[in-house]
Amino acid sequence: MSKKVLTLCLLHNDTQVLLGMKKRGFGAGRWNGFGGKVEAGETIEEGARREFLEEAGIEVPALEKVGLMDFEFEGNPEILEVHIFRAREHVGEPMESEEMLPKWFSLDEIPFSEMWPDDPHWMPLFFAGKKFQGKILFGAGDTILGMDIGEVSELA
Ligand code: 8OG
Repeated sequence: MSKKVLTLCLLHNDTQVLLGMKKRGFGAGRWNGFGGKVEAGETIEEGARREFLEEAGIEVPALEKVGLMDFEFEGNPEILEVHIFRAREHVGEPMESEEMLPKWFSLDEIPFSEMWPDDPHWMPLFFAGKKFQGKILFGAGDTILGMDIGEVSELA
């Protein structure tokens, strides 16, 4: 088993969240937060900020780390360790990039049917202001075979 460290950042206010339609690569065709691989020489949080700027053209100066999820795909020895951040402030206007088309969604109209199938299981914790940690096992067609997600007081 090896681990790949990724970031995912959701920018929101009291009524809306900024999501991006992933235009290519892993997760294409789904709405998601912004993020990606952490590069050598940067901290995980720096990676999260860099990806937000690259994918949506905006700066997110203050990030709060709120979640840690491990995603395993049956038959694949690489586990994706995704560090999830909350941003409530941004500088600049969201812009389409090669990878993402950003759009604001009302918090009561999050398009879960066009998102990763695990998202409805942890996003409610996220938007309730909780910290959470968990694991998901995906099978063929990204169906969920196993899941263990819970609120934590401190992230590991
Ligand atoms: O660099 P790349 O675009 O491949 O990074 C993948 C992005 O997708 C990264 O931000 C982490 C995120 N991601 C997963 N799995 C899941 C998931 O199950 N749900 C959500 N919401 N995001 C995910 O890699």
